[in-house]
Parts: sequence; structure tokens; C-alpha cells
Amino acid sequence: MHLFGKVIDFELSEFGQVYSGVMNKYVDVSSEKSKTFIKKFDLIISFGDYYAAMGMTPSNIESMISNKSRILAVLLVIIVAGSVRAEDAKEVVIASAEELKGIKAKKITWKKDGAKMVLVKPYVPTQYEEKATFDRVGNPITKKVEVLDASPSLWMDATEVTVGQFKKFLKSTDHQFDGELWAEVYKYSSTDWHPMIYVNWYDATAYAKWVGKRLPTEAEWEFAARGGLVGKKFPWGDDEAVARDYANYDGIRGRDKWQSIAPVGSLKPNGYGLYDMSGNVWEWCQDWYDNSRTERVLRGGSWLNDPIGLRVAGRHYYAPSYTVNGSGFRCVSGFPVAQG
Ligand SMILES: [Ca+2]
Repeated sequence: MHLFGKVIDFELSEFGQVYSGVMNKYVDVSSEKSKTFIKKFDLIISFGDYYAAMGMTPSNIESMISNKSRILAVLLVIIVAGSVRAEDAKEVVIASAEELKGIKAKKITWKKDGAKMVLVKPYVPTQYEEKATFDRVGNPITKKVEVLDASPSLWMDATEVTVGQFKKFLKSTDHQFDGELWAEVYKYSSTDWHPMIYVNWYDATAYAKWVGKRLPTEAEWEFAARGGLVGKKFPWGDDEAVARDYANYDGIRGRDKWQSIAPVGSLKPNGYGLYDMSGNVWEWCQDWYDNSRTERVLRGGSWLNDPIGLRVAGRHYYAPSYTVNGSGFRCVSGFPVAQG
């Protein structure tokens, strides 16, 4: 828990001895209890600079303390410039794919829709190998040979796109969405934190475009769903017995307490920090289902499926204009921006 920049109420008695005089002497920094307390709240305070940080004078503090029967102090904790820990705690907000270039963070917040996104695949620069060979007159030389193409990074929404996010999209654009559908949406996704449903492929694609991201390709979706595991059936591995720790699907048991749709991110994430890659709602991908080019792919299974439908390799399809209570989507981004 990071409380930089926030106002914290605490009892000075937590610190044991209360001293008279200036504020930095009220706190017995040498006591074990105070150290624990400070650590607990991740406070980075130089006690010498306490005053300045608080913007208080000794008389302020004296009157504040004497005015209360229980000794209570309000600390204004400020961000300590250049502090490594403060840097770690800072939320990285990204406004466009271009801003993903060279960033160190593995989790970001996408500015436009507030979506939390996680790094699924880092940027891989073109890789070369040194190869011993000869020049035209027979002298040995070392040549650089390209062995691996550069590949863009892949960032994915940690959760399915929510009702709240989709409403924001509709309010900000003139995208057409059948108002009659809302009665159906609210039947299953009753809050702003539930996944948006009854969205067709065009709705999902339009949202992605508006927000400055795109739908994942089927291959990207599956790579992400595997969460770094190799050759496993589900995003968490092969064990069907723990399926309800990670997936909201047909019925109720264990951690799955939702007869229909759960608010996004209610269960455990996979190895990349992605929630509901199996279950809750099917997720539209970019691709056509097959060469007939009449249906688009959906992945991951929904609240209506049994475990067979939850497999990471499982494929499903609908006509792109089809909407249903079990289908939603999430978006991806990356740098450099994928072409096509
Ligand atoms: Ca899902």
C-alpha cells in the first residue's frame, strides 16, 4: 500500500512516547513500534525535513495536539523527489501506442478508458549472430547475420471491456448501438464493472479504434491466454479441479459465485496478470473463422460453457453482426504498432 501524497490520520500513541516541542521530536523514531508503523505505511519521511513536508509551524502542532483529547496528528506526506520507492508506486499512464516505446513498466493504465493493461510480450529487437567467413580475396572476416526479426511488444487489457467503459465510448462518439439491447445487457451485466455484452464484432472494433487500441488477433489472444505456460489446456494449467478459482463458467461452486456474469477480474488472473481469459464472456478477435470469411473468431468460453469450452485452444465463431449475452471483448496495443 502506498500512501504518498495522501493525508493520513494516525494516533500518535501508536508511536508510544509523545514528546513535547517540535514535531520531529514527538515521534520516537528509535522505538521498534514506530519503525514497524512507518514501514507498514510505506512512509518515506526524512524526520529532519518533517516540518517542511507538513507545512506546519511548531505552534500549529502544539495547538492541534492540545485541542484533542485523543492525541491525533494529521500528516501530510509528500512525495519524496527522486525516491526509488515513490517511482515504483507511480501509476504509468499511457495515452497512445507510441508512448509504449521503451517503457520499463509491466503494468500500465490506458488514459482514454482507464483500462489496466499488462505486458504480454516485450519488444524484441532484431537479433544478429556473428558468422566467420571470408572476403573476396580469401581473408577471414566476421559477418553479422540477422537471425531473428524485430517483433513488437504486446500489451493486453487485464480485463474484459466493461459496461462503464463502453458507455463512455457511446457517449463520446456517435456509434450506433440499439437502445433496446440495454434491457438485455442489464439482465446479465447489471453494473458498470461487469463486462459489456451484446456487442457485435463491429461494436468491438469501433470501441478499439476509438480508444486507440485494436482487437487481438486469434494468435495473440491464445499466446496471452496461456500466461507463459507451455502446452497446457487452460490459462492456469491442466487441473480442472481448480477451474473455478480462475474461471466463471456454467453453474456455481468454490470461488465461482456467479450464476451468470461476474464483474470483471473477480477471480484469479493467469501468469501474465490477465483475468477471465477463460469464462465469463467470449472475446471477439480480429480474424475470420475460416476461408469462407463469413464469421469472426471468439475465444475463451463464457459463463454458459462447461470446461471443454474454456480451453485456451478452443475456437468459436459468430457472424460479425451477431450479438448475444455471452460475448464481449478486450483490446490490445503494442509498439511498434502492428500493420494491417
Ligand atoms: Ca473471457
